[in-house]
Amino acid sequence: MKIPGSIFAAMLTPLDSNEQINLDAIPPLIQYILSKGVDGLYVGGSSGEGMLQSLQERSAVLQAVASYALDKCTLIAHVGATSTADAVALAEVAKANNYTAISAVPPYYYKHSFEAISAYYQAIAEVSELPLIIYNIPALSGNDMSTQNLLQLMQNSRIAGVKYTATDLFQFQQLRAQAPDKSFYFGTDEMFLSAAAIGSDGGIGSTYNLIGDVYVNIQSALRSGNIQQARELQCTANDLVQILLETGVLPGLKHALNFIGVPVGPCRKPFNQPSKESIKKLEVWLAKNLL
Ligand code: MN9
Repeated sequence: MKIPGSIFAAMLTPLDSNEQINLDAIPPLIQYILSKGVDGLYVGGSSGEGMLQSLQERSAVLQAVASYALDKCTLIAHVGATSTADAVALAEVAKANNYTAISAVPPYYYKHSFEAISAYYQAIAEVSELPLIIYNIPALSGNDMSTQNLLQLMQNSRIAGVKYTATDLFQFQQLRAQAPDKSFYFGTDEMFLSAAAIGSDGGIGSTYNLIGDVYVNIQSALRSGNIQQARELQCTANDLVQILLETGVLPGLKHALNFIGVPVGPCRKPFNQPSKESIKKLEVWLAKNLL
């Protein structure tokens, strides 16, 4: 159940000026992302604005990405939804389009018992027969699963591991140590190096849409014992993240890609346009580092 590769971009979804999904802009975005050396794409998650899209839109994006990129890289479909039925339907789309793996946030908005969450994951895993990665992002899902509960979910052999988008490196290490056969991908880009040092299998993040090479290089610097270089690269990434926290991460990333000539359009409302001052800082960083 090992998933090929370790560095996956949490792919943005290109929109047109009316905030409709722009399927034609998917291939150039993927070309750009893959040119930076990442191993694959995580499609339709938080960075892909999946939670702002209808089931039909999410299915269309999964299909369009697969039809362009299936033979080019590893593809992971995010299928998490508020209802089990929607998540299962998306898992079926992922399977029909030959995705390598699927992933899901726990059902959000309503508070559910652990038994209900467990049954949701079981239903998704059964229908797709693909390796399933739990997407742990408590700040956005509102569901901060305990170490015990995450380990219990991972007893299901179809569950391949966790995308861990939080900042608790102690919990991350405990999960890693207690589930040695599973795969752990870190999702907080600004702490990628620290997670790699404590034993992550890789990362899945939003800033990889723009600077995937930085994370590929941090990983290889760490593997060859060059801590100084790894630290410098993490600092480069963090200078960008610091600015993105001012623009808003997704609106800022979309602005950055548009600015360097990879058209992805705006984010869907209620996401706001970044402020003028924050855009200026971002463009200065881009001019210095990417143009
Ligand atoms: O899951 C992303 N998290 C969110 C991945 O979208 C909330 C991260 O890649 C962050 O955007 C990144 C910047 O804070 O770490």
